[in-house]
Amino acid sequence: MHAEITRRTFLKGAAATGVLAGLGGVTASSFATTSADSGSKNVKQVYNCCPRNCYDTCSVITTVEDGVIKFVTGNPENTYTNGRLCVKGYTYPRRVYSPDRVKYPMKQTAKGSGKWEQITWDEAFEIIGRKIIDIRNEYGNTLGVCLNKYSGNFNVLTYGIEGMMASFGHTTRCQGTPCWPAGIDSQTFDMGTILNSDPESFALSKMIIVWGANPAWCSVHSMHIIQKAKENGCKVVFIDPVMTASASKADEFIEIKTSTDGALALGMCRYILDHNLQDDAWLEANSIGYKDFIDYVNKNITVEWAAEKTGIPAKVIERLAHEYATTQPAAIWIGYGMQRHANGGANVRAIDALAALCGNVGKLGAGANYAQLDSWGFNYAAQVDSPANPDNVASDRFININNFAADLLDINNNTKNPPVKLLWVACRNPMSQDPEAGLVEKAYKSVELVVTVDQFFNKSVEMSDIVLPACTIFETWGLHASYWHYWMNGNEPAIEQMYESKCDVEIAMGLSKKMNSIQPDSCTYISDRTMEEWCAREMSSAFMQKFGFSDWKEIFKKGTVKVKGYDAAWADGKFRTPSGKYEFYSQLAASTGNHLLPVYREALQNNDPVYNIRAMTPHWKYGLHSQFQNLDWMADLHNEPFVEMNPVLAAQKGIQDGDAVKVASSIGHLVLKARVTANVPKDEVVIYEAWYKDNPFNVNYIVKAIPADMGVYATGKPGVSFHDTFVSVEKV
Ligand SMILES: Nc1nc2c(c(=O)[nH]1)N[C@H]1C(S)=C(S)[C@@H](COP(=O)(O)OP(=O)(O)OC[C@H]3O[C@@H](n4cnc5c(=O)[nH]c(N)nc54)[C@H](O)[C@@H]3O)O[C@H]1N2
Ligand SMILES: Nc1nc2c(c(=O)[nH]1)N[C@H]1C(S)=C(S)[C@@H](COP(=O)(O)OP(=O)(O)OC[C@H]3O[C@@H](n4cnc5c(=O)[nH]c(N)nc54)[C@H](O)[C@@H]3O)O[C@H]1N2
Ligand SMILES: [Mo]
Repeated sequence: MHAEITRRTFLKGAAATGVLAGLGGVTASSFATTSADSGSKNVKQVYNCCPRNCYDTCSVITTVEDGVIKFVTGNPENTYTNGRLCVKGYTYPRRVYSPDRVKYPMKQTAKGSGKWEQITWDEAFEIIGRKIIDIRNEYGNTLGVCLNKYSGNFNVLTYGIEGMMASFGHTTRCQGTPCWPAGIDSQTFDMGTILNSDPESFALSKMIIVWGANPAWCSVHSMHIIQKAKENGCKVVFIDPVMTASASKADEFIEIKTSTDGALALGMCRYILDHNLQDDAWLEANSIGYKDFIDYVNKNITVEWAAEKTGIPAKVIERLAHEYATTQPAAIWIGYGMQRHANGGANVRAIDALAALCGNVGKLGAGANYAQLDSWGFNYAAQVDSPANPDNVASDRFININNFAADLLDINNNTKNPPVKLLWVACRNPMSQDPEAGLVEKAYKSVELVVTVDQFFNKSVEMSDIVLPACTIFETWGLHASYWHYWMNGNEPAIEQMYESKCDVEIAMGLSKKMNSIQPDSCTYISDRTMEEWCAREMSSAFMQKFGFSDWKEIFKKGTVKVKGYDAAWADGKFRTPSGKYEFYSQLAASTGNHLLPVYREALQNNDPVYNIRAMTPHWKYGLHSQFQNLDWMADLHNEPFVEMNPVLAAQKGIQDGDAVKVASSIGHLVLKARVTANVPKDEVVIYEAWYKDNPFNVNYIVKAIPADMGVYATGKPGVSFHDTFVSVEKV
């Protein structure tokens, strides 16, 4: 399939030279090629990168014919992407050419009115720039400008927005992350930071436990590695309340009661201690506090107790513990899904402790693998290169990204000075992705000017005053790292920018220019760098050296490079904790109000007589949050949200497959089609979060903003318990 792909530039006739020349800057990086059937067409292939918030962060090869993207595929040079994309990735050409794209800057007469009017970039910058300057003149600072930005595009250059904000003054910032903070704190307390082994080394494992992750949907390329391990004789176990598509490929699926994973891990520890299967030598050499932990387990935990809590038979817990402690090497993959609970952080610490008790950390094919940020050594130039603009306050004002609406309303309703008068939303769809969507709508309405930079007219854009068109990755430059594997991908333009779209850093530069023309020195953000210059500024020599190259252009020539040395995380035994050891006993944890030890914390108790069925709202296979499922190509595959429920629950409620069902929580309700399946627990329902075009469905109308137990230490704010919402279910 990739026979035509070549590292060298294959020029057939003069036209191809034109294509290459047209790219400007580091043109040699595009490897042009023509094939027999392309006649006189200009065909070239370009390296792009899927920039979504996904484990896989795939290196993409884009085939462009006469300036039009024909198809995309995975880069075979990247052994994680492995020459393939996921179902979402393959729809990129449609995303680029979708008629639904935001094409021009537009202004809406009233939020939610749908009455949009096209304006020029100059007009848009004028309205926004004047508003910012007015706010600054009134208050002496720009805290009245709020930024909500997260994960729609993880290109490091999008940090230009943060940089531009600092360049006109202090602002109100959303702090924290909805993804993974509870687990980050856990691993920071235990090991000093998050650091997983190169997932490609799982192929060498003899046992893999995937604990609360669903890679068949959420990290498709990891399934290939798991399959490889299986072929090498590895036993694969999935632990999840739901029999997921991933679990269906396992050697063993263990159905656990939701939010009780800590009890299972600790029950396994008790069995291991009873049978003297712990790794005493490793514990003595590499950890502190293990005697206290062992004491805690022996005094408080039994396998029977764990069986009672988790709903897993004691015999199964014992067998799993025995296999885990006696199989070398054994890897655990701790998913983000399982930490979206009020006790999620405590559960991750218990699993970490299980791995450490068996000395299963720092060895090839082993580990308690959660995530990593070690390969993200960019300069963050787009954010920090411009000088900050001083004003009459000392710092930004931080609100919780996971409680955004309530925090913003708290400021604006209580006339806390200064109110938020301008909200800038980029790479973010709070109306769809935040819990308590009803409240988010109120928060939007409390702001005088909401500006959203996006590609589609989604729910957040609908509630904005101005929308600015963001280009896709195929129309700009980018640098991308993963929080899971160790590849870095370069992204260069495959086509010209469509319509009037721009990328975020270009928008930052444009606004800066405009502000300074209205009022000199009102914004210090650099406004005259080319995209190539921004890319060059992102990588220091030391950083490039880690990846084995020395000139910034190399990453665009190769498309993808990997940093070496992470096959087995923590192999050097140098944990980044205060003691330098694995800390069963963590003063840092205690300093944040958590227990010193990885003890069991009870799941959120629900005693509500009406809303007493747990609703989980995990991630969807045909969408990445609010992206992709809205495309017509995807709608052809699937186009209707649904609620999954077990036949037992369905029978209790008199519901049959296909019935319309009302799912209500204390804050809102949804009407959905029932999908009756034994794959979900008997006493829970599962609804996947996604944005469908022309459909009012939004699962977050019923999801409550309940904080997780951890996240504050490493990310500033706690995580959010997306799976701790309780609902009632009835046939309509
Ligand atoms: N109920 C429930 N809710 C959840 C979750 C859950 O499990 N259950 N999961 C949570 C998690 S883990 C996450 S990470 C969040 C994700 O929340 P978000 O980060 O808001 O997620 P996305 O929908 O991926 O992206 C937001 C927007 O970015 C836009 N975008 C794409 N590219 C660009 C660009 O180049 N520039 C700009 N300016 N915009 C761009 C997209 O079109 C999209 O509208 O959702 C959370 N919400
Ligand atoms: N297709 C697709 N891929 C994605 C995303 C997407 O939206 N769609 N989102 C991306 C992002 S931002 C993220 S954060 C990751 C998330 O990646 P994952 O962590 O794999 O995904 P989730 O859907 O959040 O949850 C995974 C599993 O956790 C299970 N789970 C929930 N509660 C518990 C529990 O208490 N115990 C156990 N053992 N399991 C539990 C759920 O049933 C689910 O099967 O995926 C990324 N990849
Ligand atoms: Mo996420």
